[in-house]
Amino acid sequence: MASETSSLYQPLNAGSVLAYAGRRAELRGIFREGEALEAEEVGDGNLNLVFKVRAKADPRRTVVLKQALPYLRLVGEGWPLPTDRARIEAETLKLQYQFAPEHTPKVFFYDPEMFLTGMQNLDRHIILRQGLMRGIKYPRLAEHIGVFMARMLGGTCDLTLDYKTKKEMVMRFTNPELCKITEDLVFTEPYRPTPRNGYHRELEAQVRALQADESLRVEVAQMKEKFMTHAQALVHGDLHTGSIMVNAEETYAIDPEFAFYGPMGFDVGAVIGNLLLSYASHEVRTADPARRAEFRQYLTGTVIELWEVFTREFQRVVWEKVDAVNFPRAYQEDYMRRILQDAAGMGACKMMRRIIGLAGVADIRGIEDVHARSVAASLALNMGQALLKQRREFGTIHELVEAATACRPSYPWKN
Ligand code: SR1
Ligand code: MG
Repeated sequence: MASETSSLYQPLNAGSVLAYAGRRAELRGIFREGEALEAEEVGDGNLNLVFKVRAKADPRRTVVLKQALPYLRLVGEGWPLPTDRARIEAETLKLQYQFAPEHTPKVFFYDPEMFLTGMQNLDRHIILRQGLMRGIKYPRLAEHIGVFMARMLGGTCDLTLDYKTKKEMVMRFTNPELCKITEDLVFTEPYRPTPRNGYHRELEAQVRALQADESLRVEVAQMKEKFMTHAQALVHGDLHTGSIMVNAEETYAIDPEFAFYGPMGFDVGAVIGNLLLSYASHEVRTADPARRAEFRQYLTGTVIELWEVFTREFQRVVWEKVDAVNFPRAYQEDYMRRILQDAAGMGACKMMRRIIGLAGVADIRGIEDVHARSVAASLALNMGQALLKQRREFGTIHELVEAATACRPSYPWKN
């Protein structure tokens, strides 16, 4: 796969980004011509350069400039990546802004030569994963993310778009190389021995047992097939808790560079799976049993509420607008049940990949004590397996939560 960059493309750094930002006419509403700016590179993700640029005279006047590198930052130049993902991200953000402006950073411009997007800096917010690791509760999270997903997914599917627009959208948002990363890292590599997997030695016995379970691999293959073939809606494609920024009042979804036409359950499952990873991590992150139970209550309550909000908003933006002759009530209920079951299965795969695969998450891999980390990781693996295997039984979100919370760690593993 070639990574096509233009002759004008050059990766910026904390110095060169200042002149670049100063030149952009689209930022004139924020920065005055010729004024002194300062910048830092803050990208902590796996793929891109991210700069925060501020006016020296008034740091409240600030933007984020996000630039795609032609290779995977996590691994280096040996893993080339198409820079077209920056266009997909910018176009997705613009669409998401139309559907849910209160939950989407505003895009000021997209530069197709530099594969760079200038957007609103969410300076008063933190990454949700970091907040959850510290045990902070976000009371509006479920409402906001439920609404965001329902509007975005409901607004880009066949139920609401005319037949031609939908097909044009599928072409515009075809994102093969980033989908391949997901196919490999979420649905393939964790379930077989491969050098790219990244779990620690203490988990070896449990991971080997999981990989030896052929019935599990059948379920994973079904999820992978659905991911690859079910062009249901424009999904964010990477909606984990590191792609959500929060404070007590506001919630924003960021980083939709993995966006493509895929199954709605992939996004819903990403949020649920990552909240459940946090649940597993607090097995050891919160030592006091009463505080642990209280925070877990918040996490499972958030899972339940976000699904309820999602279905309520989906009712408003989709089902109230469709023709009831062709889409009778029973069909609508079955459609929602299928999203729930897809969310359980795909969220489960996303949980297991974060334990076994190449790109882990700080909730679990950031636990310093290796035995404590193994306990949390073991629990997360068991939750993932339970959700994946039991998903067809789930008719309500409560059943999904019950199946997850019934799990216990099996570390230390006994053969
Ligand atoms: C190799 S890229 C690893 C992961 O980072 C992104 O956030 C996606 O989750 C991807 O799978
Ligand atoms: Mg990302």
